[in-house]
Amino acid sequence: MLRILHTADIHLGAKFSGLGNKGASQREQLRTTFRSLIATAIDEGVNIVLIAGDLFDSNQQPQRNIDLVIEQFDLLNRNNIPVCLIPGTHDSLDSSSIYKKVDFEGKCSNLSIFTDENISYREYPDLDLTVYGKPNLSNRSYTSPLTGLERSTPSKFHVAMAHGSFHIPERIAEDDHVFRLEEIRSSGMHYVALGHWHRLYACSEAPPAWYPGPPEWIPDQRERGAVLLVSLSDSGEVKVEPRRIGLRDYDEVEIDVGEVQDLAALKAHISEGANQDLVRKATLRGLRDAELIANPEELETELGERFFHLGVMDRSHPRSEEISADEEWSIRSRFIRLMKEQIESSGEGERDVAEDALQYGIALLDGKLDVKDL
Ligand SMILES: [Mn+2]
Repeated sequence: MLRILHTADIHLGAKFSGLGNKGASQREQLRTTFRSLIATAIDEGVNIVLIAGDLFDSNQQPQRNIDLVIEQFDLLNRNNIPVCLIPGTHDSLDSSSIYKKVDFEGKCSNLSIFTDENISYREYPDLDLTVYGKPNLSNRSYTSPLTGLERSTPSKFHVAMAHGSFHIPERIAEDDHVFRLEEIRSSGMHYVALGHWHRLYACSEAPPAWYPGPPEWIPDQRERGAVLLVSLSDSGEVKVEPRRIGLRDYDEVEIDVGEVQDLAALKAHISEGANQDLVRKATLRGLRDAELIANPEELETELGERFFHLGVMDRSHPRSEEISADEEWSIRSRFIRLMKEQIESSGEGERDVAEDALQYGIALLDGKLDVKDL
């Protein structure tokens, strides 16, 4: 039996500039969660730790983050746990790479950083394991990180690391280090440890290939990540257990202001389920009555104390009070006339829909609303 802790996208040093005075606190939390990730590896008695890219948020890091990584890898070393790491898209192996400036391997004898341009491998005879991987050389590439991957040793266990995008037609950019399901299936690996997507996601069952997501919340992350405890049995059976170790959570709420009675009700909607470790993005949509005046900044200030961070976005549109079709030949006036006819001729249930359609149509024609807001 072989046990692996697989993580990626830790993004040490991430800026959190959108968090205001909470930014420093979340930067510190990334360091704390990195420590608990290492503690989890030791407590669980895993045989190896795999970091599938983006350990760092950028190649420019304060000395304290470099010291932290060396200190924590050394802690693994004292517990006889090796670490494998590939440079990702944020800490890519370019000319200014942190992995060229700092001799991590020289300082941590249990660490292997994959720096060969093509797929290379490290053998761990004690574990009967071979680990494969290659670095991302830049932020963008048309080359699959799995190109050339095949079993290269007689080990019992074969595990690969890759940092890139799983191919989903029309959903991903072609230069985003894309790899395909066929490549995973034909790789001969027992497990593929992925990084790059900021969410927990399994893109293959045989062999299992997982994204763990960031262990701690980072900007632009919309779903909570985890670390993965991967067990490979002697018969080749693989079990993947996600373990949540991060502190901060994130969610999004959408509120249709057309269905909110007053400002107090709006505030109650935004605050529902609030807690001090939650980052929430609240979006206001729909048609707002004239008497409902909601200022996003004031809402953020007033309700923000109930959250770790609250962002309010107003995509609602004021319901027009007076609509006149006076400019005889304009598209706007023709639209208003046609919609008014439709409103008059529509039945009970359709009337509300037609009235909203009139309002949205005017807002679009007046350039006060974007199609994507609908
Ligand atoms: Mn990342």
